[in-house]
Formats: sequence, C-alpha cells, structure tokens
Amino acid sequence: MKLSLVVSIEETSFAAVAAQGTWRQALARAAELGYDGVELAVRDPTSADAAAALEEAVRAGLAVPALGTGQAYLADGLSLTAPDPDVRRRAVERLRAHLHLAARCGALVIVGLVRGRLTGGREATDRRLREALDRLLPDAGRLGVRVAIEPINRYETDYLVTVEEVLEVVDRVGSPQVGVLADTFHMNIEEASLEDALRRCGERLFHVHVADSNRRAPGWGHLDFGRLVDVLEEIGYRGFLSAEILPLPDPDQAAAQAVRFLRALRATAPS
Ligand code: LER
Ligand code: MN
Repeated sequence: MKLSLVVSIEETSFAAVAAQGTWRQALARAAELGYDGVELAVRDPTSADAAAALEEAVRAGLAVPALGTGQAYLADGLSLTAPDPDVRRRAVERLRAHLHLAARCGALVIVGLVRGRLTGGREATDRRLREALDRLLPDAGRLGVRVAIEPINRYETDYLVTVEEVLEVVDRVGSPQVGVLADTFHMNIEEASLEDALRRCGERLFHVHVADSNRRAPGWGHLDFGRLVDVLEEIGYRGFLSAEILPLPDPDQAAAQAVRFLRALRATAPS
C-alpha cells in the first residue's frame, strides 16, 4: 500500500490539506513521516515553484502520483464546462500545462472542481466537458499521462457527484487514459455503499483520496478502512492512497495519524 500526502505549493482556500507551512517544509515532513509520495496541488504548473517542488520531491525520495488542479477553479475561476468559451479555452490550456508537468514525474492529473458546475442543463454541461476532454486527450495520450475525474459531494458541486455519474462519463469517453478518483470523504456522503462503488470502478479506478467520515485523518471518524483496503486489493488497485485531510487537531498530528493508521492496516502487505 503506497501512501501520499496532499501538499499545496501555494496558499489555498481549500481546507483539507494537512501539510501546512511552505511546500519545502511539507515535503520534508512527509518524507520524515514515512509517506511514499506527495500529491501536489498546483494552481499554475508553469510557475517556478511547481518545477522546484517536483525536483525537491525527487531529491527527498518522494513519488508524485498525482497533480491536483482545484486551485485553477477556486483561485482563477477556470472551468472546463463554463458557458463562456474563453474560460473553457483557458481551462483547457491550464490543464494541458498540468499534463506536461505530470509527464515529468509520472503523475496523473486530477479533474476535480475544475470540471465546473451544471450550467444550461445536464446535456449541455456533459457536451462541454466532453469537448474539453477531447481537446486534452491527444496530449494526454502522447505524454502517457492519465486523467482521473473525481466525484465530489453535493455540497461542493452539483455536477458529477457520484461514482456512477463519473463512470458514465469515463465510459462515454472510452479512453484508457481516463478513469476515476475515488475520495472516501465524498463517497461517504453520496454512495449507498463505498465498497460496491469501488468494485464498480474496477480497473477504471486510477487514484484514491483518503479521509475519514468527518474529513479528519483515517481512524478519527467512523469509516471502516480495513474493509475498504480489502476491496481495493480485491479489485487489484495498485495506486496510491492519498491523504486529503483536515489539519486537525493540528497539521502534524493529522499527517502522522494518517500514515500510522493506514500502515497498521497492512503492516506486512507488499506495496
Ligand atoms: C479535491 O480533491 C476534493 O476532494 C474537493 O473536496 C475539493 O474541494
Ligand atoms: Mn478529494
């Protein structure tokens, strides 16, 4: 079981980031705590800090399994499905830059909040998302970078809330480059059964965010991570579990709890 910690390379309004301080401090701490990797939340992949963080991760012996893109939406208002074609064009350009950065470290690129919200009905929103993905996928294919679409709970978006909805998009696109990011916090709100939803993903499951029911570190809520890890093994998931957790009671304790608790579940299992 490979574990990563979400690290933002700039200050963010997104709360579930247990790594605080500068990204340099966060990377050093993740390595010290025994994480195998860091998932980097990157607003602008062309920034000097993005390249430097990547290099520093490699130097620290940390993998970078995924790049988060939510800040392109939260801070810059970019959305793949915005009604304004210019916003969509800039969102695609931004994600193209994420693909290029991801190619340098074997990461996948996350489509979370940057997919936007329902505007002008489901069909129109689906069509815009499809167009955006169609523009990105040739680059993704050429670069060998996968794209993972994340179902996000109803209180944060009204578009692609459940695993099933994302699987429909994934199947419609029909590219081996596109799959699902399953986030246990969102799933706990939206899914009738987390285990069944993971099973339905099968090999279309590309990445996993772990947080407990209250978005605190695993073990500090009421999710049964033992069962979830069993199901991940059953479906042959070989990717990372990435801790996307609130910095509570403080950043350090949260990050330490996640790695300690998850390692204890599979103390002897090969990664
Ligand atoms: C991002 O991975 C996520 O889970 C969302 O809650 C972002 O707001
Ligand atoms: Mn998430």
